Amino acid sequence: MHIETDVVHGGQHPDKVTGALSPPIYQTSTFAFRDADHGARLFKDEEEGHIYTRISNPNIDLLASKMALLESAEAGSVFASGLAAIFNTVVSVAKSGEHIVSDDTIYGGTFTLLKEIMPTLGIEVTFVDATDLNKLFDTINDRTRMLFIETPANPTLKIIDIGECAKLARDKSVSLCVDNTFATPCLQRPIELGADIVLHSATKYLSGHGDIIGGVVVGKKDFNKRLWDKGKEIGASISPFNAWLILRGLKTLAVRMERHCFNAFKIANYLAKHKKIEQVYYPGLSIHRGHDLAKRQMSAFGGMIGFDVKGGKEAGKVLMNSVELCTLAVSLGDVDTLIEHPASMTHSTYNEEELRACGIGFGYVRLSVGLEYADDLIDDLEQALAKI
Ligand code: LCS
Repeated sequence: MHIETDVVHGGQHPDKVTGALSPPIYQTSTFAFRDADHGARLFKDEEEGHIYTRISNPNIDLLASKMALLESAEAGSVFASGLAAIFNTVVSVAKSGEHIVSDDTIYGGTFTLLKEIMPTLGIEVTFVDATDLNKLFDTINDRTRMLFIETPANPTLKIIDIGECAKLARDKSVSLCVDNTFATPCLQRPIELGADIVLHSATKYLSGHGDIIGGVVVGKKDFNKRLWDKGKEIGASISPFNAWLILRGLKTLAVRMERHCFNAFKIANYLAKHKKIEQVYYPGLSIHRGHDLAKRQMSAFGGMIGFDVKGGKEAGKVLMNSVELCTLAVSLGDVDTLIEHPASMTHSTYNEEELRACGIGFGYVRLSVGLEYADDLIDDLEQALAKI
């Protein structure tokens, strides 16, 4: 089936007991055993069934298998947040004394997790520009277990060649993990391009309505078993209701992504011609460095735009304080259009040198284009830009 059909029907069937088309919410912490032997068999993995929601739950399992299907993976696990998904992934592939390599341009929270927290567990992390394949090759050593990339990257919209990274990772016997949050499986399926692990902040496009925090990881069955054997003990489980909300969001993912892409393309073109804008970063524009690669590995260019305002940080501040329809807030992939300043907000965990190294300027503004009417958003940006 095509992904537009899979997001609606994939893995889902009417409820066996009641016929309910929408899955019932299993809002329970525990599950009753038929008798003492039944409980003991479940604990020994001799029989399938649910014990306790931190370990498994029907809503969470359905979401995990649906995400595996959408990403062309064998299996998946769901977590309480995107960062919990990333933490559990790293500690499932690497242990103390081992090493991972990450692209240098990633969400600021992920950057802190890798730079500050992982070394306290003895896991060393090296950051490198993964578009430079020679440098990437030289950074991987005998202790390296994983290469981690985001593409398109938060917040610069840098595009990294997933196929080339996958080849390199295979040659060096390390896993390639792609954070596919910005693209979603509707626009890009990294496993089909050779990646081993794909993860998401489900807080964003997957749920789509800005009302939950969640994370998803998919990959091979044996990796997924190792991942969840740890995850359930670490206690990173999502609530059944939040899993249900992500499942509900997924039903409209394909149509939402179409509109996000349509609006973003129109707004990026408007901004690119505006005299108060220095430069626009949108993979759908032919001037974007990663445009040709994005055309090859994505089916459309997504809903995220970055731009440098002429006049730097102060001009950007006037713009952000003047918008009326767009909301000044972090997060992304929401129905509402959100505007923010990465250097002082989502990426304030980067120091000045690190910001410079990955090209996040002080005048750089990030726009997560929502589902409003594009011209209404353009009118709002126009009146705000007029105040600079
Ligand atoms: N991966 C990416 C690409 C993200 O953008 C984020 C959060 C995460 C992982 C972490 O997911 P969470 O734990 O928040 O569910 N990005 C955010 C952002 O750009 N603004 O606010 C959060």
